[in-house]
Amino acid sequence: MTQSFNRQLKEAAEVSISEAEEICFSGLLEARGLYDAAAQAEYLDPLSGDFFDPFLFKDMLLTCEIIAESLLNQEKIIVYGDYDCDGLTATAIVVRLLRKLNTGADIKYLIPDRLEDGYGLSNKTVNSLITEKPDLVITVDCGINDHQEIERLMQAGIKVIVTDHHQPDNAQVNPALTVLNPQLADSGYPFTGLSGAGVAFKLAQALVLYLENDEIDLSPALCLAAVGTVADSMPLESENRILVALALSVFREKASLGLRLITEKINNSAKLDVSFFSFSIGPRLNAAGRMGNLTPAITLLLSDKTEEVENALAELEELNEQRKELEQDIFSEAITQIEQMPLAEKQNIIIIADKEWHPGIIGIVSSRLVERYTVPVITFAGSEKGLQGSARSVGDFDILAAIDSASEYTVTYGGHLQAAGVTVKPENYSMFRQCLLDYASANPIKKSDIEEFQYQYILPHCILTEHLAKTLVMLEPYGQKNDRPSFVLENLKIEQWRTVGQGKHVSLTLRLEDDRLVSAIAFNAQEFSRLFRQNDLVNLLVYINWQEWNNRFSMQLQILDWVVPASGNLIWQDCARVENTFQLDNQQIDNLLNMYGLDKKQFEISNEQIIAVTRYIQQYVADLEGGFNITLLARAIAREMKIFINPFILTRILSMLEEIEFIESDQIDKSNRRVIINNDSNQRKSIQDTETWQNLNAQELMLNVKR
Ligand SMILES: [Mn+2]
Repeated sequence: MTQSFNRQLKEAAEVSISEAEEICFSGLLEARGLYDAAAQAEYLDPLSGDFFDPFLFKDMLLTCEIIAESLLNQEKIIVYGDYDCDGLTATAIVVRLLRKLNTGADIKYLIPDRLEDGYGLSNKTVNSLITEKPDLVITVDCGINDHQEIERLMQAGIKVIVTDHHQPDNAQVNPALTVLNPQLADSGYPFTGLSGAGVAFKLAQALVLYLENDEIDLSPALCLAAVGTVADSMPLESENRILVALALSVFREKASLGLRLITEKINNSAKLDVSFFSFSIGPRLNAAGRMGNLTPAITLLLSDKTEEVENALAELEELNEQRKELEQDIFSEAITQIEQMPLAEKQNIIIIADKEWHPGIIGIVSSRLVERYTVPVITFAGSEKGLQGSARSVGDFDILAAIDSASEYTVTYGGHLQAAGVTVKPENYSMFRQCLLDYASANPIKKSDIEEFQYQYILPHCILTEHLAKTLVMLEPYGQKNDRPSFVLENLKIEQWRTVGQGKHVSLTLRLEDDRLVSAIAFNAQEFSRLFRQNDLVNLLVYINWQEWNNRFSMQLQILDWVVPASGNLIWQDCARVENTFQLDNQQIDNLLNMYGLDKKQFEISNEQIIAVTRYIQQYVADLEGGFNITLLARAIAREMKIFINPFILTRILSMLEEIEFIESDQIDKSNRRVIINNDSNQRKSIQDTETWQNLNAQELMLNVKR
């Protein structure tokens, strides 16, 4: 599909640049499921789009009647929310609106404690609700499957309204008076992708209409809903796209005081985009729940008093710092555990545990480990109920089905294909783990889902123009189901480069085939100077940025990945595939030679090569700690040490150096590794005692290697 598209694009570019650009852009739209002109036009102008009528929810009218009556009678209302960013913003939307309506009703909220109560209604939180004696409880972002708890509240004479967006367990009807959930088969609502805050926003829209109140500005609610939508990773399509685009356009002026202050503090100059919600606001609000202190988060969202909000913000900042520290500690400990595991216990799925780890942090740690190792990960921490785990998947691997296969060893579990939570008793942990390792080795992930580089649009150089960069801006806001497009550019020549940001990043000038120059930035590219020289040709995976600087716009490539253009044989072109074949064939070389018609000499390893790699590592170890691409490193060593070497040979030598404990090394992803020199080890084996040497020697691949 992509291949034929790339061919079409290349052919069009030879005839007409503007036509090729059009093909490229409509290809991006079609990849988003937008085929006809009307749908495309609507998509490209989300600010002019319309929200769906909130009364399409079949329970909305009755919900408004119940709430309006409760307000009129000055009853006590408790909004029951959730501790994550979506739940907190949903709570704030409803509480703020009901308080604004200012009818003298008593508006309170209750949010369960992440660590003590867990998600949703529970026996304990129902008890506290009953003690509070409210007349009405409105749940937000939870409640859809808490039938027994809702039953208890109703029996205590409390009216209950459920607003939620989680998947209903359809076996039973929720006993609440009304239920607003777009996921219900008969909800009446045309769009299922709303977040909890999104549903709360629809309720706010409806209530204002129902009460015929035209004084209340819903912009602050809109901004809260946008933050919840993005933080909860909801698809940025249909109504969510309109909601987020609108919120971004008014955020600095119209968001609630806390959100405005947080924005001023963190981002006062750059254009606001979705990543600000997901990487700046989201983690700060979530830190409160994770660290078990929700007060500053909810104060930030509810209060309109500057001093209160400023204090809350400072406290959140502090909690977020603590969260980061804890996360870093757990993350490094996790890596140490993983590095000590035999390959069989980490090549298809990684399952790690430490009862000292903080249960509020393990979800983020799992996500980071998935990013690093590209296999599904379950991280367990200690909790009152036993070992509490947080699972994250990758590709098409169904993590819930995997846990299902070991359900006999679990206490509770739930979630979906990509992410799940699970609790096991400590005495069952090793059985659970073995069961999942077996499941994962029987159902390995399809690596092709992860190796995206090969499946991107290859952009002909002539259509890389400022016009294209400007056009791409129309696809924003980017997010779930609306990924930022990345492109492959082949055979760019490195014209000039310099390091920026205290040597951490590299700013480059690249020459296109038609001799035009284009600027590019590579973040965290310390290894650059070792791997590239001026005039080198590179293939890049890039974002095309259209960015503002001092009121001037310009195009800049943001480099996501690089490789050397395919040259020589398969060992260079596709070392991941060669490695895979070698691994799958129990490290036998014969198949590789037959299948790919390669010469055995290409795989022979000499003493000189081992010495060259060792010297290179000693000299440039600082560059290698941050990670490197194996192909690029092989080329750099060949150039620097003036020796024949390729990625296959380099990989084998690294294995041997690791086995004699000269280095420690780990795989970051399919083609990137990290290496550090092992300073602790004093009793080193000789190279010839390593498994790798013996295996290769048995296949007559080791040339004259001396002790
Ligand atoms: Mn949610």
